[in-house]
Amino acid sequence: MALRRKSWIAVMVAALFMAGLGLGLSCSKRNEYIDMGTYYIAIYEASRPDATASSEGGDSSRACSRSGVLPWVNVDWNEAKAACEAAGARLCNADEWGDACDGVKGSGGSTYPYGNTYRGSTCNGSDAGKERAVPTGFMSACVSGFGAYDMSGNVSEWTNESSGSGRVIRGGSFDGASGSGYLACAVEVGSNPSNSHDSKGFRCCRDK
Ligand SMILES: [Ca+2]
Ligand SMILES: [Ca+2]
Repeated sequence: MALRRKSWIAVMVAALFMAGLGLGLSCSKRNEYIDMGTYYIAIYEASRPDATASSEGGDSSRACSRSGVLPWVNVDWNEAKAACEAAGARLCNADEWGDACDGVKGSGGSTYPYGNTYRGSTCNGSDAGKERAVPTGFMSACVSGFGAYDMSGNVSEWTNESSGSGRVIRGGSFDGASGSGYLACAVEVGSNPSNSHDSKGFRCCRDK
């Protein structure tokens, strides 16, 4: 009986440990960010702490940068900003986001994260035909020279940049117009900060 109780306790401890991992202990690790020299940028589009590959989750406590989970969408600019700040981070400015996508710090870089020639099936734009957000990093070739995933397509991403009375979103999304238009690293689209949509998410940066 004593042995049986011990093994039961061991199972419970293991289960609690696994639950802890699943609930976002990995959410605060530095290695989910890329060291860009003067700042960090998230490797992945932001996700909720309780997101899985099949559910966006519902925990709004902070933004995570994790692979293999659905990104956080239907989020307006203020909510995105708050979610990054709750994770000790912030939204990215234009140059930070652009360089992480184009693979070259400062001026210059590739047109798309994977190169200069548009490939409709590499990232999750409308030409990939998925018509929905896929888990972060699922499009494994959709990675920039710095190692950031889904900078082009999947969900578009709020940044900290102003655009008139709005804020800039970058990267295009799965439901954008067919072709390369919005999927290039340099393209900026202004949006009302109160807008939210199931194809619009965000990505966090962090000071060094
Ligand atoms: Ca650049
Ligand atoms: Ca994206």
